[in-house]
Amino acid sequence: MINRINSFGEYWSAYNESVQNPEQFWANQAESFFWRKKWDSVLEWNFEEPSVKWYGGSLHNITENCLDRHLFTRGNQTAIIWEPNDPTQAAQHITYKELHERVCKAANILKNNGVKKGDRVCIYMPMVPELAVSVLACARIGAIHSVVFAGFSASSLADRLNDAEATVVLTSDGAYRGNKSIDIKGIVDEALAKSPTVKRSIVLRYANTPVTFTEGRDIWWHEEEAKASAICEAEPMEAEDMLFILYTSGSTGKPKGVVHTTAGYMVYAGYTFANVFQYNDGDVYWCTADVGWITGHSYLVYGPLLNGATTVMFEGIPTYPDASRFWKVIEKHKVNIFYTAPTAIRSLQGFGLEYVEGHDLSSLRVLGSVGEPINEEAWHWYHDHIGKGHCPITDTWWQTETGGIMIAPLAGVTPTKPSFATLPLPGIQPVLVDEKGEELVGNGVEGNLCIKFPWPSMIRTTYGDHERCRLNYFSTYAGMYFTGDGCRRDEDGYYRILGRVDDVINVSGHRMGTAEVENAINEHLAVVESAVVGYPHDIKGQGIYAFVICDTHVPMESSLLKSEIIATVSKIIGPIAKPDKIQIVKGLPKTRSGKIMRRILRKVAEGDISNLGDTSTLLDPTVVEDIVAGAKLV
Ligand code: 6R9
Repeated sequence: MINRINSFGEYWSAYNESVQNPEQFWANQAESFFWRKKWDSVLEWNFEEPSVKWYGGSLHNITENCLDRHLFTRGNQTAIIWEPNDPTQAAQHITYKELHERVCKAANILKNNGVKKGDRVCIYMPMVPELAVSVLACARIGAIHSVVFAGFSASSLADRLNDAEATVVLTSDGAYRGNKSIDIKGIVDEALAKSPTVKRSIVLRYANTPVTFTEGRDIWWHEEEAKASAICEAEPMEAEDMLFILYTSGSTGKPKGVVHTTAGYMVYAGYTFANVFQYNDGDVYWCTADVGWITGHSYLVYGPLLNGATTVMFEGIPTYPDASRFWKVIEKHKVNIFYTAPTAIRSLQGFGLEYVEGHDLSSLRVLGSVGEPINEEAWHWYHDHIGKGHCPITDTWWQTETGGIMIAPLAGVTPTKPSFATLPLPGIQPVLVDEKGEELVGNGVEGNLCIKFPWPSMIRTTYGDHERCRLNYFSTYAGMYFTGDGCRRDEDGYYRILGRVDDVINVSGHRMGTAEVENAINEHLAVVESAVVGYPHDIKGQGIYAFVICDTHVPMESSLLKSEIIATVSKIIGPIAKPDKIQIVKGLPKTRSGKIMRRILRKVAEGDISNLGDTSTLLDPTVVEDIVAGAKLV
C-alpha cells in the first residue's frame, strides 16, 4: 500500500521531512512499490544542464506495479469500467486479471511486429479500453509511448510522428464523440503519407466503418491478437529509461515532446493519487480527461492502477445525449471520486440545475478540478450542487512537464479556499520570483512561479532537443524550474495560480501556443500576417482572438475569409485551436524593432480600451486607432 497522509498535522510533518531530508522521504515512498532491484542512489541532480536522476541503479517495470502485483490480492476486482459514448450500449467491466492478459497480448502484438525497448510507438485512438491497454503494452516491453489526442489533425499527428521518429502507430477504424463519428483511420493515413519512419499501423476494429488498408503497412489488431500469446514477461527497466513522450504547446511555434522517465514518474503518480484524492481501497474513481493529455496519463491510467483502484474511462462528452450525462454516469457506476475540468463545470452549469436534479450523487466523496484556474462561481456550483456541500474540492495545479499534481489540497485534509490550489504537496518546493529573478520571501506576495528542488516525476528533457528543455524551463531563472505561470501567495501562505505569463493560452484547459495558432492562420493564402491573443471566455476560460492582416489583392468577402481561416486552423492543428474571434486589420501594433506589442492586442481583445498604456514606442500609433475602431464590429 502506498503511504497515505490522514490529517493536516501529518501533512505538515511529511512536508517538513520532505524538505529537510528529501532523499530519505522519497526513498520511504518508493519502498511501497515493487522493484526488481532497489536503487543505489536516490537523487543526483543539477538544474544547469539540467540533469535529474532518481532511484539510480534500480530496476523495475511500471506495469508490474500496475497489474501483476494486484493479481493475487485483487485479480477479480474491476480495474477499468468503460462507459461508451452511446448510453444504450453496455458498459464494460475489466478485471485486473483480464487487463493483465490484454496488456500481455498487446505487448506481444508489438513484439511480433518488431517493436523493441526504446522504440517509439504512437497511439492515436478513441477513448476505448484498448487505448489504456496500448499504453501499458508499450510500458511492458519498454517501448516509449507517445499518445496523440485523437482530435488533432493529420498534420499535427505527422509532426509528432516525425519528431519522435515513431515506427508503429496504434489506431482504430473509427471513433465516436457525441453524435459525430470520426474517420480516424483516414486521418492516420493522411499523416502517414508524410511520416516515413512509420512501418506499421495496427488498426483496432471498433466502429466497423469501412477503411482502406495499405498492403504491407496496415494490419488488424484482432488478427494479430489471435496469434499473440497471453504471457509476456515485463522488461526490466532502468530508472531513467524513457516511459513516454507527450507533446505540449509552449511559447514557440512547434509543440515540444516532454519526456518522462519511468521510476520517478511511477513513484510520484502513485503517491500523489493516493494522497490528493485520499483514495480508499474499493473506491470507484472517475477522471474525465482524455488519455491524450497528461491528466489522462497520470490520473486515469497510471496513478489509479498503481493503487489498485477501479478507474472509469468515458468515451463520450458531457453533453451527449444531454447535459445530464456526467451525473448519470456517476449514479450508474456509484463513483466516489470525480475529477474534471472547470470548463466542463461551467458549461454544465450553463444548462441549468434541472439536468443535475433527480440523479443520485450520494456516492460522491471527493471532487477534483484540473487544467485551469477554477473561478469562484464554478467552485461554489460544483461544491453545492454536485458535492451537496459535503465533498471537499481538490483544485490541483500541475503541468505536462511536472508529470503529477504539485500544488493541491489533500481532499478533506487541507482546509480549502475557493480558487486556491492551497499548499504544495510533500516534496514540492515552490518559490515566487520577481522579474529580476529575486525570490519573494514571506506571504502576501505575487510573482512568477518556480520550483527550486527536483521532484521524482519532473520533465527530463524535450525529445531530441535537450537545449530546448534547458532554455524553456531552466534558463529564465538560474537554478530553478520555471513553470510559466503567475501566482499569488496570500497571507496564510496559500497559493493561487493566476494563469500563464508567457505566450501560452489555455482554452478549455488545453494549452495552445499563440505562435502555433498564428503559424496555422498564416498558411491561408490570403493572410499576410497575424497575431493571436487570449481573452476571457465564460465557458472556455480563455478564447482565441486573432488579428489578421490580409492581402488586399485577394478579393474575398470577409465572412468567407474568416470561415476559411477557421477551417485552415482546424485542418492544420485540429478543431480545438479554432479562433473564436477574427478581426481583419490593416496593420499590427509593432515597435520600431518589429516586435508586436501583444499587451495592446490583449487589452483590445478583453474590451478594455480605456487604458492602452504607452503607445509612443510604436512605429505607427495610428494602427491602434484602426484596431480599436474595428474591434467594435467583431
Ligand atoms: C495538468 C495540466 C498546464 C497549465 C498550467 C496552468 C494551467 C492547470 C491548473 C492550472 C490553475 C489549476 N493549470 N491546472 N491553472 N489552476 N488547478 O493541465 O497540464 O495541459 O500541461 O497545462 O494549465 O497554466 O501551466 P497542461
